[in-house]
Amino acid sequence: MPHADARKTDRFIQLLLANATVFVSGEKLAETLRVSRMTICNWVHRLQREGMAIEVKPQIGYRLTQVPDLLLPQLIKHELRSKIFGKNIHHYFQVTSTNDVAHELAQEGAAEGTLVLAEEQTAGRGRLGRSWFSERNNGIYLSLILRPPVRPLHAPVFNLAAAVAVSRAIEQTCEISADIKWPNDVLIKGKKCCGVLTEMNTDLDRIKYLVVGIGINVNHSVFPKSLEQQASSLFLEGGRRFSRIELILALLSHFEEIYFEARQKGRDSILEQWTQRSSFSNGKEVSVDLGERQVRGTTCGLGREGTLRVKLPSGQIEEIVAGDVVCWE
Ligand code: BT5
Repeated sequence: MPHADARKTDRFIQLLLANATVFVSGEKLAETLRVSRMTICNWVHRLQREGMAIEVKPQIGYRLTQVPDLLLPQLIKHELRSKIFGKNIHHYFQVTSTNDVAHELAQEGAAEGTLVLAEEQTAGRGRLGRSWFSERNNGIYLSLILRPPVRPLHAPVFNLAAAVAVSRAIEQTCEISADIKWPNDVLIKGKKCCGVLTEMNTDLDRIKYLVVGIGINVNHSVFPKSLEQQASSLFLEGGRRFSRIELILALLSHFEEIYFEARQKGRDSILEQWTQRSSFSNGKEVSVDLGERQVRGTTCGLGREGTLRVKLPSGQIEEIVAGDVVCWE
């Protein structure tokens, strides 16, 4: 869906929400949104297909009969606990990847803290061109635009900050304890429930912007065969469905706190929290796939820029900048 159209649909939902108990005439909606009545009619059909309960009374109009389980900005903004993160929200029913949309918005000058949310991604991605399974309405697929005034070299630390924020938000909202596998997989009982993909646009010596993409498996009840062994959801681990909105609100507030604390006190505050929260930070026997070779050893903390330090059997310490960690205990 093109952005302008998506924004208009959003305004349309906003109008329905604002008048939730009454019927609003198609004519009034069309006039306010400067579209034809036929467009309104098409939107209603599409939104009904998306699961929104909209009652239609011919000659009278439309009425929302239930608050939908959707990540609508109107529902989130109402409860927002953060000041900057999530102040501007762009919501979509379907996108290729929220990171794609966030890049476009950032290039158009979107402010720090701008949030992109989608109910479904058709080309959600992970690192190294891998894909991210993004089932409709059950997960959180979001991207946040950040503009930290630091050098590109420091970007990985914000990636770690996102994982810390997710694990804090899950523990607070769902009361499930969450581990972090380097660099930024959030695991519950050893299974991956969240992944973070941070992408950046830089000048030679300065970050222009970061797009922090976060995917959380919230209410998924099944996964494709290829993911079954390694992936899980909060629903599967916690035994009940969770409010995606509650989780997003908690995530934004924790992430904002961690981010601005690091800007005041320095990035070490992020490294300390990551180290405390991750069972992978120290003393874990791991093997790391670096693409061209494997490294096997014992973890011994993080380097200053968020690298993973692994002590090899020879006693030498290798600093891992990027790679996939597997535990072999
Ligand atoms: C990641 O990559 O874990 C980063 C995932 C980031 C997804 C978010 S969603 C919002 C934003 N928009 C995007 O397009 N992306 C971000 P990586 O460490 O490379 O892990 C990818 C691997 O995780 C895949 O190759 C699968 O093995 C596995 N995987 C795919 N989908 C999964 C899921 N839903 N849950 C758990 N594991 C999954």
